[in-house]
Amino acid sequence: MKSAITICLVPEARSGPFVFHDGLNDGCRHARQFGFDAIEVFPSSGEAMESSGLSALLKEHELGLAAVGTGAGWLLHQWSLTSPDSEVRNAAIQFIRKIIQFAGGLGAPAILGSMQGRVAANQSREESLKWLGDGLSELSETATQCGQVLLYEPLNRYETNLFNRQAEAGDWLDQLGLDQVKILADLFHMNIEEQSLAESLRSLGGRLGHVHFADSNRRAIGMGHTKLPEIMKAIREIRYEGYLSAEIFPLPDAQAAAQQTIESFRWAISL
Ligand code: LER
Ligand code: MN
Repeated sequence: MKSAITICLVPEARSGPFVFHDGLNDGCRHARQFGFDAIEVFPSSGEAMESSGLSALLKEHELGLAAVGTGAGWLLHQWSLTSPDSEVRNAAIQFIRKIIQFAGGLGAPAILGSMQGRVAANQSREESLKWLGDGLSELSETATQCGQVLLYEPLNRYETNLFNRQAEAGDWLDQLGLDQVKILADLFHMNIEEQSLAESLRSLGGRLGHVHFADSNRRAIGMGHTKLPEIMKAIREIRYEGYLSAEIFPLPDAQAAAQQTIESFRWAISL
């Protein structure tokens, strides 16, 4: 397993659950200093990343790119894959596709989190799921062309009403035969929704593609009441080898959150 830490490049997401907010240079330097294997980036768009010099920074700091988030498409434009407006759904697809292609060029997958949207008022769940499935199917083809999977993240009930639990999302992807879509399990969302974090991770098996390594209060693991040993046991049983990536609040400050995370990560992989 590998460690990763988040860098947010979107000023409008300054209060969001990301550790570093002062640009790629600063974020990469700190990630390396604290001993992380990789970074996870939250950019304003795929286009904005093209001239970012990220590839050279990763080389300079000997870091990997764990994943790239797409949530700015929702935050800045309110685009989603389940909007009742087909033009908005198309804009969402184009936005996500660009990020998949950028991330794929650097060997990383893209994340579909808030851009999944929700079942809108006066809209049937069936139709919303059809739009979500169509979007995932189209975008996972792009991901496959880039040699990547696409990460789909169930969110807690305050952020979506599509899928809140891991197993339900995994079963639905199985039914649709979307094998190139892997699940991103965010331990913070899971703490709100799951009966057992360990059991729900176990139920995902090979469908687990990425982990957001966050404690119950969305602080660094070790600063809340999540029980890491049983989670690590489950993750090992399903032979997960991917990233544990800290998508957390920079509390009490970014340095302390990063330090606590890397210590927790080292403990986690020793369990
Ligand atoms: C995205 O990874 C996520 O977890 C969402 O809660 C974003 O708000
Ligand atoms: Mn997350």
